[in-house]
Amino acid sequence: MQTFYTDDHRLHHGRCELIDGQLKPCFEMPQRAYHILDRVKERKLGEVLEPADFGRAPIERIHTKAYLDFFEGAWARWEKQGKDGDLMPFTWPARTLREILPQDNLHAQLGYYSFDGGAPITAGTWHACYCSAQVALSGWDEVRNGARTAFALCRPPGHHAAADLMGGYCFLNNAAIACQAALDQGAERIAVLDVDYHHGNGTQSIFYDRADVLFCSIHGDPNFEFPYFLGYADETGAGAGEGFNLNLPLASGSPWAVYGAALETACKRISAYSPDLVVVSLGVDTFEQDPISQFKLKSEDYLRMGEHIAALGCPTLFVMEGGYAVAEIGINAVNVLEGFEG
Ligand code: Q9C
Ligand code: ZN
Repeated sequence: MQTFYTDDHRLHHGRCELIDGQLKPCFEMPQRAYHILDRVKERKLGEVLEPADFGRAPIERIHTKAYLDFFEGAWARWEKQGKDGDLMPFTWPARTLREILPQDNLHAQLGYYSFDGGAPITAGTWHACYCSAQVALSGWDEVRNGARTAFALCRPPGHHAAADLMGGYCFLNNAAIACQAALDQGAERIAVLDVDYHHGNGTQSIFYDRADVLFCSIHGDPNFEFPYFLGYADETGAGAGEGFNLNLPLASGSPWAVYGAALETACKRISAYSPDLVVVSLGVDTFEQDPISQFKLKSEDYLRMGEHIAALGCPTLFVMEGGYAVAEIGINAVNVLEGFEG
């Protein structure tokens, strides 16, 4: 299969995140994508291609124009204030406060457009995220042109980003942007299979009231895991989307035996939906050695994961999401793709 990739992701390089009361180097770092690319080449998965540029229009089909304008312009405003540290939010319109968008203040607007402090904006963040979305769109274009599958090596990841919210290392929802492009170009039903360790709250929220995208996610139970406030089993969709959202939260410490059973459940639901396209939000932070996660998958389990996905028999776009055991991220991600190819 072909891989879509651009080095421009390196322009997003946050310095630190707050974890356990300490500032630590960001887990979501450029080396993640370099390791995956190295493994794609080493295993001769297929050609590696630069993304095409489809412009801002397909991104605006998912994200609000106000959010995109804010995000695109935020760094220049910060720089104008003479600042050069990462731009990070620290006040949010939580209960008792008003959900208003203050007209001028950068930090107030940043709080309005984010749900956590885990998505720092640096000088190149907008450009890197724009390119990451183009990588996903290019992967879809490859499948649209008849390929059985493609790998969008996106970085930064996207599945926590909602229509007008950044958070959880995510700014633009690459998988959702690719889904909407596919729908706009003739697909009728798309299944998103989100195998990242964390619940894909952004993707769920974007498609929650719609029947044309079935969202299925297997993840650490939000009772104990980020993003805490979404991802429970009783979230089944709303309105026309009722029945088209499937959350399969799993306990801390879950091994492949448990994970594989949940994957079977998700795949059965997806088969019953008979989608034109499957978009896999491919996070490999389910790995036993992941530094911020609590599942126990082993490298060989990712081959099985790919085989299960292939058994759906649908055109499939893989969109890279999380995975923070940097040394093994390439092995695990490419194992899914090799398992898929059989
Ligand atoms: N800083 C993805 O895997 N972690 N995002 C919060 C305290 C947030 C993960 C821990 C994890 C976000 C794409
Ligand atoms: Zn994750």
